[in-house]
Amino acid sequence: MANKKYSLIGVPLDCGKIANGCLMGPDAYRTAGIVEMIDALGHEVEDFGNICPEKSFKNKKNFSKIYKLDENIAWIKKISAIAQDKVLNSIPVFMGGDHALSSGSVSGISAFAKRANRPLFVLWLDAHPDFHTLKSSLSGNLHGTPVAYFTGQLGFEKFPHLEAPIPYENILMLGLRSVDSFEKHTLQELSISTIDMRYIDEFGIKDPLGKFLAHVKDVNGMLHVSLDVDFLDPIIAPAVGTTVPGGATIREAHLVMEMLHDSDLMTSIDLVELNPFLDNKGQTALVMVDLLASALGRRIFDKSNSSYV
Ligand SMILES: [Mn+2]
Repeated sequence: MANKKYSLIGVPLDCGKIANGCLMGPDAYRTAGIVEMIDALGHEVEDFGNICPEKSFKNKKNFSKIYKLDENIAWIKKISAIAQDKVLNSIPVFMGGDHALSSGSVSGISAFAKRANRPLFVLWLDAHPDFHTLKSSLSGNLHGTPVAYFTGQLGFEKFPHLEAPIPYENILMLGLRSVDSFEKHTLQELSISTIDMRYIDEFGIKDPLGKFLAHVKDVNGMLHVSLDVDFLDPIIAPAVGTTVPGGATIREAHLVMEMLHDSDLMTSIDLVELNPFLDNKGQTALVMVDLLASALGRRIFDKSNSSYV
């Protein structure tokens, strides 16, 4: 497969929830060798450093039910603008930062896709559907809201105007195992594909993901991948504030990434929720970089070399 150009964008966004630490994510990926890995696979890579909102929000106290709304809005604007710029001639890799960053990355890429007259699909790899609205959120934490925002739910009037909402049918969620009752009731009424851990236990990932990717290809779609650390089981990826036992195994996660590479469809990706403060000697950062390597073409063998398969 042809070599590609990847743009690394550090997004030290840490205001989508109260617990701090995701601001260190981009530098943990750099320390874990993300640039060297992409380079070693023969791709072009440029690290654009860390971005920040236009206005400083340092030491701003929060007085409303929604945690740091203004700061989140400023980030979303900035991320969306960068996304639209970088996706023009590269595959942006958004190194988070918490999952609130996806409100910016997905809305930016979807605005670009609309102008390019191509449908945008989203593969959501997460323990949670992140489908809360500002009204339904009990915690007030905006990292639980990006999918509701970028699908155009009501209640995001204060957020930047959404140029191109993602249609429900264009979303596949994989790995769900922590779904609040509001989200459960809402998602059951919608045509978002939700593959939970029970389904993965019984039938595996290959079939639904394969069908999804085949469809994206059929309609010449763009594909944004959003990988939350908590998609993985906390035993292999402990550095996340929202651990939920029973997540994807290391091989299930690599299979997803290897299938993404084989499909040659991924046009942008988020790596989110890594909190290096909670990590065990860089274990989670290294796992995330390894997973990205599989999505970018690292493989064990190029073909099966056995008389028995
Ligand atoms: Mn998430």
